[in-house]
Amino acid sequence: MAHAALKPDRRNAPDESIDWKRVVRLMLISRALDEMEEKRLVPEKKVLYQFSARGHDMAQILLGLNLTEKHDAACGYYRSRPLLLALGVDPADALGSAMARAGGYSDGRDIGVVFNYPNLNGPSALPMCGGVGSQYTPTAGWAQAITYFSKHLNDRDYDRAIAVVLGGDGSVASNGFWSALTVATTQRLPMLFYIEDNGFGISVPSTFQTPGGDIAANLAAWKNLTVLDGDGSDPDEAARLTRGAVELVREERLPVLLRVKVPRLEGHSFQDTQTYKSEELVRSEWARDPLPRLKDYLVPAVLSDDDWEEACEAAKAAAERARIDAESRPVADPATVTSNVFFEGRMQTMGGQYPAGYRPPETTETATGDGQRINMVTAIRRTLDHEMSINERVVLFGEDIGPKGGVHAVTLGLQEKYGTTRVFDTSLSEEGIVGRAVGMALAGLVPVPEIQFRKYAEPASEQINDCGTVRWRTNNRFAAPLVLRMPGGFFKCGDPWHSQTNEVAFVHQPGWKVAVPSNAEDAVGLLRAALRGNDPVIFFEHRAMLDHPWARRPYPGDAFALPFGKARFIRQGGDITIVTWGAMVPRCEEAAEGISADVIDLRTLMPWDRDAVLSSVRRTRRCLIVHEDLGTAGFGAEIAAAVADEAFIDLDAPVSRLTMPDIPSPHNPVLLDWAVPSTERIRQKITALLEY
Ligand SMILES: Cc1ncc(C[n+]2csc(CCOP(=O)(O)OP(=O)(O)O)c2C)c(N)n1
Repeated sequence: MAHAALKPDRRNAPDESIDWKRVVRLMLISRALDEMEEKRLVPEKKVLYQFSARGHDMAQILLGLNLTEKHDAACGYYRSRPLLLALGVDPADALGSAMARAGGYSDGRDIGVVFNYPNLNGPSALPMCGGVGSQYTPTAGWAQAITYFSKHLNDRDYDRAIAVVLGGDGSVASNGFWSALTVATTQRLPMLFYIEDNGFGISVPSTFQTPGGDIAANLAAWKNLTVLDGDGSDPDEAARLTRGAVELVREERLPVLLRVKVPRLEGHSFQDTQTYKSEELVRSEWARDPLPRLKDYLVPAVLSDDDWEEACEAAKAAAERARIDAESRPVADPATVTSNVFFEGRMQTMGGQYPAGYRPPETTETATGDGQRINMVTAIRRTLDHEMSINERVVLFGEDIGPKGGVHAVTLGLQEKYGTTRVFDTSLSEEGIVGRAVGMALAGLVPVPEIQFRKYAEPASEQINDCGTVRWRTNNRFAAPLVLRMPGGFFKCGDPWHSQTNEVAFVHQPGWKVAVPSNAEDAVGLLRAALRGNDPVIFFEHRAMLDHPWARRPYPGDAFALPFGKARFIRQGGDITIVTWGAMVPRCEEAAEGISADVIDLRTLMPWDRDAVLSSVRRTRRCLIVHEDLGTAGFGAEIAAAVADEAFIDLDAPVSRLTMPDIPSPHNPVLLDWAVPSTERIRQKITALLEY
């Protein structure tokens, strides 16, 4: 619905409650930085990528100046530097980051136009990404966290906070946009969608992104959403709309979409010559340049001509000072570029529960339980239950995890116990589930999203990858520790959708720890460590083990936690080392019956226990790796390479692997049994290696 009160009516005198001189200063410094990059720094190859904000700048600055609450956050994209300047980012930091120098947003790691700004005492900029549309769902997560802190934890500092996401007209076609729109409007979150419509996504007209090219008109009937629309190059209208939109979200605690039409005065990026635009179009865009319009609007009402000229000179001088500062910064030491993939003891400024003072309770690696054996489902549920009971920041969500208790029954009864704020069903969008979790983690919660089956993590691939790299690419300014639970692997049968493991894909995503427990006790220990940790964790729950008699163990106690990267020896012996994990562990144990073998359950793949494997192989001189995942580039290949590299001269037989063939999981149990390593085939392989 359009909001009548915010419809432009007549041209007003400049609103005196706005600090127009500050708007002018920020606008001119933004222009001066753009110009300096275009004329000097890009041609001199000191800046490698440049996305001019000219045309988008004024409205962004007006928006930024409205973000005044301590827990406001905005997530933008590569054209969002004016907003950052309005939030208080030092121009030298902005330019230094564009020049990939040490310090700044990322210590020279991330593309310089991708910003982040952790601000503990005012509005923050959440870590932006290069992927168009990826900014939406984490911002929705921040908005949901605001609601959680304000309503559930009764933290009054959050009562008026809002989340703002910035995107171009091209981004409204992305999965992330629709996912976040659904999340924000179904959950009624305090979130502003700020759409900067310049008519093009690089060269593609906005009519390709939404029918008729008008996302505001197309969303007019969307429930729980106020839609505002106007000219972002007109100072009066842009000021009224940005303020009105922010106030509406603050007051009504409901989402608003504000679409501002702005001209893109330069090419998409410095390299783009805009040949796809007619000269007439380019001229008409320049006729909409907000800078002269701002001057017209403010001179003489607010500033004199001389004031304006002075401000121009001051902005040029400030940009020059920023350049000198930025150029004096060194390039980071290349030896440091492998740091901050994971938490290394130095605390991130923002994200996760640790910066807010959380310290984990004492734990033990000794299982204290002497009760009845419980299955893995119950063990996971009990661990989640206990951690929720002692930590108000832990929240669970996913598809069907509420009243139904999850399709695998892991969360059964938890919504009843903890309520719908802490345990809730989500819309059917894995990008929404994981992206929202990222935003919640950035805001300081401990999100535990569930993906119903491992394969269905694929729609969330971008969010998973971006989550893992947050700490590295912001050089420890931000982190997004969360625990992503997902069941997978075969059960009674297979099929291409519910049965793949493909755990190696997560090992290949920097920044994620990966747990693959085979039994109830390890599941408790690893899940507890994950929930109390400071890094994102993939927690893989093997479907075949969830209620497997072999996997049943006594609950090891509420203080039981296991370190990642420490394998468990299931059997010990001297003639062969068998390395495995997940559902293959009991099969390997059985296959090694009567043989003097080390059977090693890795328990975690990132990190994995190299020392345990290598020292065992050096003793037994033979190594067999067994896994359910496909052979080619499966994690066994990594282990085999490490053994070949580091224990070659100790080997009496080739390092060997037994895995699924490179096929999707077949449905018929007969076909499945043929494809997945069986006890019998493991046994044959062991015998062949022993006889080698
Ligand atoms: C997921 C993804 N696909 C493609 C790209 C390449 N790309 C970068 S910007 C862009 C156009 C985006 O246009 P729009 O959202 O309208 O923003 P504008 O650049 O016009 O401000 C494209 C296709 C990308 N970065 N991410």
